[in-house]
Amino acid sequence: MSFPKDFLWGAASAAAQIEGAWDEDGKCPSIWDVAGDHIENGQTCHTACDHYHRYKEDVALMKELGLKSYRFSISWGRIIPEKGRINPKGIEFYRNLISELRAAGIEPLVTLYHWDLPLWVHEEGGWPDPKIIDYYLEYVRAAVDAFSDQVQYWMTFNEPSVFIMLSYAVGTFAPFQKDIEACMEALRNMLLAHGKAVRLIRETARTKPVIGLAMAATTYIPDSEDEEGLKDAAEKSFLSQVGEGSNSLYMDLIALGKASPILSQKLSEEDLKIISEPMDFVGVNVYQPSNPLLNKEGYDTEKLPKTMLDWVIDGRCLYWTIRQYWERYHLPVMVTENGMANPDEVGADGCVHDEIRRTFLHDFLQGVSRAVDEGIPVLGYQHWSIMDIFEWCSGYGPRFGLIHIDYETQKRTIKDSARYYAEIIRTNGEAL
Ligand code: GCO
Repeated sequence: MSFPKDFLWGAASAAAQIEGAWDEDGKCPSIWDVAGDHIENGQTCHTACDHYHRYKEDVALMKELGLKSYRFSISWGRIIPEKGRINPKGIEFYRNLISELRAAGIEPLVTLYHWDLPLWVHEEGGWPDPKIIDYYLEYVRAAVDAFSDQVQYWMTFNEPSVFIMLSYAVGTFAPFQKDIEACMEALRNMLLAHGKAVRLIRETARTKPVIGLAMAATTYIPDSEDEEGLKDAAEKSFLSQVGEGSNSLYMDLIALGKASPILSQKLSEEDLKIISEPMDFVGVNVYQPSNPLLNKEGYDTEKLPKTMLDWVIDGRCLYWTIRQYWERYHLPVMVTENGMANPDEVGADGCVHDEIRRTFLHDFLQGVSRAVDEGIPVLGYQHWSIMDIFEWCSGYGPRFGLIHIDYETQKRTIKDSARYYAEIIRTNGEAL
């Protein structure tokens, strides 16, 4: 087990899921702040973990766990709360957070877009309207100007396949639209915004940037590890109906400049060049394999443990994602999300005994270890999530955190799994 010395052991979050302070210090509402009845049990993200006010305490906990990195997102609407106006208070918050992280020896990994579209941009047409490309670039420019002296790692988007599909075609994520045409326009605009942002960051960052994005990776675990099995699995991961939607439709374009048939009509040669602006790494968000969807008979989910969201737990899928991404795209891989939801409670002894997450961490990190041992460049592992979060339309029920949040009192409790993870970090993987 030989993790590189500079391996980025970390954890992740997103602004709308933890910050709260939804209308404070000049921030404008996002599409998630006004999601209303779509959220379970009448909950909102307005206060969430109150991280906006408690970021110092939260960074101190990260330091206690020994994290080397922390992936978080910037709320666009804190930075640009209305067309053409930068909000100094929003900039100040993230500068403070970043300084706090740096002082704790924690590398900040910044996601520029994790789904909390400012309401004003939505009202101007949102992702389906091409005006958004300039609005997004204006925001990225402001963020890079303000933070690139202290930030090196940038991700343009979190899980584009998820927010484009669910927000504009399926209608289960804010802004809850069901319009295939609009969804295709949103997809095109997002891809162009990504490519242009990569170039903008590269050209304007004050510290040499390391640029990528975080993909919702769907992985098919090979039925057998012989040549045939490996080929079949890679195909299912990228080209099956499931794999195309989240993997190749985006990544083949972004990393290889290849448009799939549904997009080739919509994109010019010039567009393809813009979209495939070279990146430095690809982030993968990995939760469960796609085997149950693609091989119902051959993959027995009955025998496997499941999370409270009924997601199958099979640690092998992380190794296969890393390997399949590396073999197809030849970009260094960062695990940008991996974790599980569990109904964790603080016990009478004041602790959270989340044995299942400890096992989860062990099994999935074994996969990362195997990938590293085989020489695949893996930059780091960001556990999802640093603390319990607002899980979009599911509200606060599913607890993903390494740190438990009591939403009544905002008390933080480090879970047992986090102590185990801290030991893995301290020994650079030896404790696995
Ligand atoms: C995603 C998002 C996260 C979620 C997590 C659990 O991957 O959907 O990046 O915001 O909270 O994945 O569903």
